[in-house]
Amino acid sequence: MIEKIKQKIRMEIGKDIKAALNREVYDALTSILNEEINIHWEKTNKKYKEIESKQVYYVSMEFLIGRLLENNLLNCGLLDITNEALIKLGFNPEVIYSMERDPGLGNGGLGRLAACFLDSLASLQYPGHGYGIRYRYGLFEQRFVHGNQIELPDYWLNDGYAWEVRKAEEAVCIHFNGIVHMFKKNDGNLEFKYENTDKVMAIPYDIPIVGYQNNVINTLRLWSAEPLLHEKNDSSNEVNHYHDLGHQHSIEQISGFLYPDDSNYEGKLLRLQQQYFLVSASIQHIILNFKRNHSLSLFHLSEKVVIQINDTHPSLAIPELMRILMDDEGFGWEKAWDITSRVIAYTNHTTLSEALETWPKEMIRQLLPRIYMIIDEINERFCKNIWYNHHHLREHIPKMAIIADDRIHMARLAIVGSFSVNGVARIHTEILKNKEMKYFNVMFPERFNNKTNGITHRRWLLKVNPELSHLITDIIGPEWIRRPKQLISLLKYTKDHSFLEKFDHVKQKNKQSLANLIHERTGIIVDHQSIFDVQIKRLHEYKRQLLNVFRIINVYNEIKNNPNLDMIPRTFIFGAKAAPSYHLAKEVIKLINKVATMVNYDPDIRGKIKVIFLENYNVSLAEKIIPAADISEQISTASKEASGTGNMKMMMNGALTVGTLDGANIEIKDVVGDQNIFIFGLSAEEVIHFYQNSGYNSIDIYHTDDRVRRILDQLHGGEFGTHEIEFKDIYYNILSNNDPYFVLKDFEPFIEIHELVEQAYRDRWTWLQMSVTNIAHSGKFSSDRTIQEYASEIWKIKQV
Ligand code: 26W
Repeated sequence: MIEKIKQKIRMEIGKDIKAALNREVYDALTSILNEEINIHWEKTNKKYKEIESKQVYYVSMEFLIGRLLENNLLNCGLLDITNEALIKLGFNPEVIYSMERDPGLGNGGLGRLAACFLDSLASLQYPGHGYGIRYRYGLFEQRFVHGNQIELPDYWLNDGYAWEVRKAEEAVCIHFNGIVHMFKKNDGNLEFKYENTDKVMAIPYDIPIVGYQNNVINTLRLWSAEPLLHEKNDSSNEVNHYHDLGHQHSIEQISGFLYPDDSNYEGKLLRLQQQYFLVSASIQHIILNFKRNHSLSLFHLSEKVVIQINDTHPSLAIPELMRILMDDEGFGWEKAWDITSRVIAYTNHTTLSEALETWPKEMIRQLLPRIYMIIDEINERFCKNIWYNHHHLREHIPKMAIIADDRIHMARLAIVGSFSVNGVARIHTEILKNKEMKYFNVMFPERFNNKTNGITHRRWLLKVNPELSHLITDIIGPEWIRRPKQLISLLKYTKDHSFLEKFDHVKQKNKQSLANLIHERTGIIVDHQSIFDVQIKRLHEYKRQLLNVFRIINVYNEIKNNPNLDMIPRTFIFGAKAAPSYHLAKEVIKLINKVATMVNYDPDIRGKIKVIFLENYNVSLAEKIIPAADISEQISTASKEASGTGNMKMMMNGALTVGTLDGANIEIKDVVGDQNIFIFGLSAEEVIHFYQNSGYNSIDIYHTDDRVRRILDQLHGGEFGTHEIEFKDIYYNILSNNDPYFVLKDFEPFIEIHELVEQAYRDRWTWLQMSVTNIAHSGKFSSDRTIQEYASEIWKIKQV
């Protein structure tokens, strides 16, 4: 490797290695690795073609893949020798890997899940690929100015991106707008022709997805929007679009930026264009591939292809596939519907009503006239089917119709047009079946199923925590890397003090590294022996960062009252971006920052607590924080968090969960047992009951709990603000708007559970034993398990 690197630097930039810059070494390494990857990439594609295996396509508006160099070296089995080589050559491997931009092509959970799935598909040798959008600007970069979130554009392609391959020859054309003509053919069937459409080219950029030491390379294909080039000299065009820069710009806008909304739906035309652009390009390509690889009729599509749509964002795949089958391939409605609804499967990721997509029907009719006609007909036939064949559901047609109140309900379209509908954790699927989608479940009970989320243990343990990984391998052998359920063997060592000692040592080292990073970035010194209490996730009311802040303020007030308070020092660590238009979320960011300033610089506190809010939380930062966490805060209002995946990542690195009975926390509790997790607060049933029957009054708690009143009065009185009105929106949301996420209701239980946490931490062996027990059970939450379940229960695909 040493020689290879030296040679690359000499040949490509004419420099001696001693003079090479970090960035140049990074470039050399990616180039060396790409040569290796490309060989296996071609072989993998050839193999898939030869054996004519069934392929799964994961279609998603978001893929949060993280940096790839270190990950790809690991998966290629080259990480150790590369690290050694770099060190011998006088470079710091960590610095070299950090030269890579972290592509922020997703908002949070949904996008990161898609990336974990691709990693597991390739590592388990499944023929599975991703389709997404190559946004020129990813999720904004976050800065804090006077405690406020400021958003900067994320131009991640500035220095080029080493892992993508442009495939201009595989471009496809997408049509928007225009008019549809209908003809009657001789056989009596209808024929559709489109006229005056606006054409956009979708150019694919392929990224290799490297399987773990198995020579499998799958593909993530990201589409980029460009104007049609041949229009350049086409004199028959009345308008010469090529020279019309405005026109060019509006086309490039389609893959211009990622919408920064997480669980908040906005009916923006550009977003609809993005969705159709992704779907049309991907479906066209899937059909092209099918024809290239098989001599079968498209009637057999479902034997060779399955398309998983990641939430409803790509649900136009249903009418788009119908359109192509009918208008281009000549199938009649029934056959086209049969094919479509046997190929498409839908994953739901949220039940929050504000996140459910519905488009104004006029918008779709204008932008996608033929697609609108098809959705209209799907709706007609579906409603008629209920009316004639499901009498008991007749009265519910208004709640089930795909087109209702002049809007198109995308989740309903997705359920009706697919053969599988899955939730992402047990409780979430139950809520879908019994509440949110209950009438659909009555009509199509065989479609509904659960696939509890998972995370790739290769990135989230092996790569981010190499020392812990070595320790595990030393004691139970390397089997767990290929079969993460084997981590269960660690249970034998939960009372082995010499092992626990070593585990503790690794945790302390990781905490020290994070403390160094905190110092570099914020100038604040934190005690690496304090409890690292971590909440990292998007900022959202239902995730209740506010509950956490209220507790911090409460601890602060207690220390002010009693400066000799006996407590183990704590460092509260936050990472969170707020959607730019989410006012209350931004207020909470400001509040955390204000509380941090107050706490960190108050001499009375004497370092008992510190509050650290790290800027620009993203995959790379998560990789630094997670191995150092002692406590994982998973404190959503019960019933609101579909699954969560940060909970799994921290558990796998030995953090203990403080959580509500929500999402996958419940399944974590099931495996580790009540004594190895800290559960508190309202249950989902109680929350739902309160929403349905009221009976909750936040004001009552304000009047009865002195600590709560004190905190709210501090907010109202401007004690944390520079001027009076600063945090009143939070105040009024809690008291006048009756605390919609039950922050006050769960406050006391939250304080109490943290008293237990502190007690447990005081007993070092018990704590370490609990940590290791969590790691031992975390194998269940590897995305390998999740993907095996999708593969055998939904996709019916085989490992090659
Ligand atoms: C259209 C606006 C919009 C954008 C994104 C609506 C909804 C979304 C996503 C579905 C939000 C999301 O990321 N959901 C998260 O998905 C994770 C992976 O399944 C779960 O672990 C999280 O609990 C869920 O909030």
